[in-house]
Amino acid sequence: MKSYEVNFDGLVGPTHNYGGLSYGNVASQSNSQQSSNPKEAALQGLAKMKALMEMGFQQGVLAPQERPDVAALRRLGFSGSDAQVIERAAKDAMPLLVASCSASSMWVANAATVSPSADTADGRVHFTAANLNCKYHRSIEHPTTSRVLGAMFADQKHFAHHAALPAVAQFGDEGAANHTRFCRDYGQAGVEFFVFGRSAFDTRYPAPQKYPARQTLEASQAVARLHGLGDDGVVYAQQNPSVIDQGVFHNDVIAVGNGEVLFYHEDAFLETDKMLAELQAKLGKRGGNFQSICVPRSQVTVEDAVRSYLFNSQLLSRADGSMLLIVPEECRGNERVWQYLQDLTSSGGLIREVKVFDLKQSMQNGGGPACLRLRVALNQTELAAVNPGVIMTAPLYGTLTQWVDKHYRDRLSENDLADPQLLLECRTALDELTQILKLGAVYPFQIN
Ligand code: SUG
Repeated sequence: MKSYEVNFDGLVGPTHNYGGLSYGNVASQSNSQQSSNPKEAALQGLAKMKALMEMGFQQGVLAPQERPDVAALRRLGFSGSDAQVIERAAKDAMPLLVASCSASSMWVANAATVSPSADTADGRVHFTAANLNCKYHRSIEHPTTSRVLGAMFADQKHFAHHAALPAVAQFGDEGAANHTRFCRDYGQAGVEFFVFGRSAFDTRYPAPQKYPARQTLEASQAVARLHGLGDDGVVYAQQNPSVIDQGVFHNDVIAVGNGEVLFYHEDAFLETDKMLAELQAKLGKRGGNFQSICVPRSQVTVEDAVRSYLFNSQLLSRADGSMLLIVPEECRGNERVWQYLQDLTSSGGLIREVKVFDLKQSMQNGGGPACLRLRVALNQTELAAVNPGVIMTAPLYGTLTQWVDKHYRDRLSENDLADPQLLLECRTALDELTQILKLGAVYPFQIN
């Protein structure tokens, strides 16, 4: 049976703004307080989805979340009508209002970890929503993420959903941003590669000194257990703590893999040779031929990687067996990175083409092409069981661009977040969206 990697991209929500909320994420911190353009952000994301669909890739869409999150503000003690909750938060605790307005759920690589059916003990596709508990504004995402994923992948015969791990730092889980799957074919058993930033319980592992390591070894191990992955199909590796301290807050800022290929920076991991040997041996036992492409620091520095998001690219397999890299415009703006990419694609290796996308609105918060998508490998039967409302088509693209044009503002600054009208605009837009995507009631305002 034919199998696919389906990319579900996060649709940017109407409150997209630059809140400076993510310590350790250089772009988020350096663009704090700038005014944003939610309409442009959503259209940039939709343009990428459309382009991939037109290139023949399977493409889906993942809905944004209800923001401002009034229920989250109520849990922090703000009371009264919804408008009063917002007004009081704006007056007494602006940072909490900003956090409750973040459109950060657009970076769906952090929504969940997904294991395809060929890897799991019960032969179903498993999803674990990420607790994202390193940052308050992201820790409030997982309940709605679970409902949205449940509405997209509803058929329990094929899909199994796990709630987020316990919401404590020891089980800090950032989802697929630190998870890669290698395989010969999407439908065959593969090797799942979990990269962690620190161990919560074992002091032998080093930890970064400056910025937080968001993903723990213990969280990755728990997800592997929940998904029923066998030891033969799992490899763990530690991120180099010194790159976390240079702004590599997720492994997908310094490495990307697909099929049998890992594309990574020389400084990305600790004990790289041991890790590569284990990947090669385990994928070999599953009939695969593991290959790695190391980008040397002499050609591209870690700083170049963080600024250009070279590795936050989408590595896609084409029908002829070659690969295509989807990179953000910032890669073209960095001379060394652009030169590296020219050399790479002309070297006769596996990666033959680079396509550049303008995702500036998302990039300014530290979210590149790979952050914006959640990969789900599905066989034909499973793909047919996905809620058809979320599969991208030309008509759906048309409907969604019109929906964005109708409901989104083209400028948002911190003061605008306190406008009670924004809440009404967002709820009206999202209510319509759940009908467009045929999701049913998934948002707090629709349920309570
Ligand atoms: O968690 N930025 C996100 C970016 C996530 C990128 N995802 C991956 N690399 N997979 C984060 O740091 C910034 C929001 C703000 O500052 O307004 C933010 O949440």
